Amino acid sequence: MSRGSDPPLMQRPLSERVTVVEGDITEQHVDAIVNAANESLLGGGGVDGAIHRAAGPGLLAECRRLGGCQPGDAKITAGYNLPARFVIHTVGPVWQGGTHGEDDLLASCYTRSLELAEARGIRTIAFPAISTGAFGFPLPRATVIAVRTVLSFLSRSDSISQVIFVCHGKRAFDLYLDAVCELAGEYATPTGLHPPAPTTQGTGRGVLQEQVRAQLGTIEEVWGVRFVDKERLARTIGERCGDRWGADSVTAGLNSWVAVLGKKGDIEVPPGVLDRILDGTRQRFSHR
Ligand code: AR6
Repeated sequence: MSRGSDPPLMQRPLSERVTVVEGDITEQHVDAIVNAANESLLGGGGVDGAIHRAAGPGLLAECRRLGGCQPGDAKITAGYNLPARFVIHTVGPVWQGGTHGEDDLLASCYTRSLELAEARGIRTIAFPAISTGAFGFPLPRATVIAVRTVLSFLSRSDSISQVIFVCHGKRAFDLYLDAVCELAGEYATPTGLHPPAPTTQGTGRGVLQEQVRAQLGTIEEVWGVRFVDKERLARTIGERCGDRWGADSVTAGLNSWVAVLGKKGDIEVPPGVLDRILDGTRQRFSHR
């Protein structure tokens, strides 16, 4: 389909480049589907089993030649009998309670898959909810990481035109839809507020506060405001949020609050407003 007269991808709202569907990933007519594989890349149950069954034996033969794959990394093969031309195999983390780098590894699965897709000129790609089945990653937490990482990538690159999150079941579908609706706005401000891409380091309190300070700086720049209480804000958010994902959600909430406020110059965030945003974040993460 020609989109000749449409604005370039980078100027289109990110929400237009992301779709959530309920269904079977093996039936998706996209350039590439992503497989939630294991380190051997030699097949298994869940979505991996479904993909190998639908693709046929050629897929396993090619996978044997890949020499496995590390958690957080990805490798690409042809799609064989699938409607998709390629399969990108990624290995998600096994959930161990959340303190073994699972969040970063999961984010890396999405980023590495998209980087591979970009390198191959792939324009449309479908993801399952990596790690949320046999590997036990809590779905609400995985959903936020998946959506945030994909949006962050799309906001920095115009190579991919469409990402489809394929959800197995209504609960996953609702969670994904919520996350896309909530998070896409963060990246769709008029001048483009692009929170820093997830990194694989820096989970300490000081680093977290530094990241919050940088994000507050971006909000100031985008909206032409100055937080008179920036240090206190950064400290409070850093102290009360356990991790980067929680802190990101709070700064996203603050961004929306500033946007609605519609004021320029010095602004002070009333403690009640900050509390409300912090509580909202806790609620969102409390059903992990
Ligand atoms: N289409 C879309 N999503 C699906 C499909 C499908 N056909 N089938 C399952 N899901 P899982 P993991 C969802 O267990 O947690 C394998 O044995 C499912 O509801 O497939 O990363 C591998 O070989 C869940 O939300 O992957 C590994 O050993 C999500 O896909 C291990 O499981 C992921 O569930 C990987 O575990």
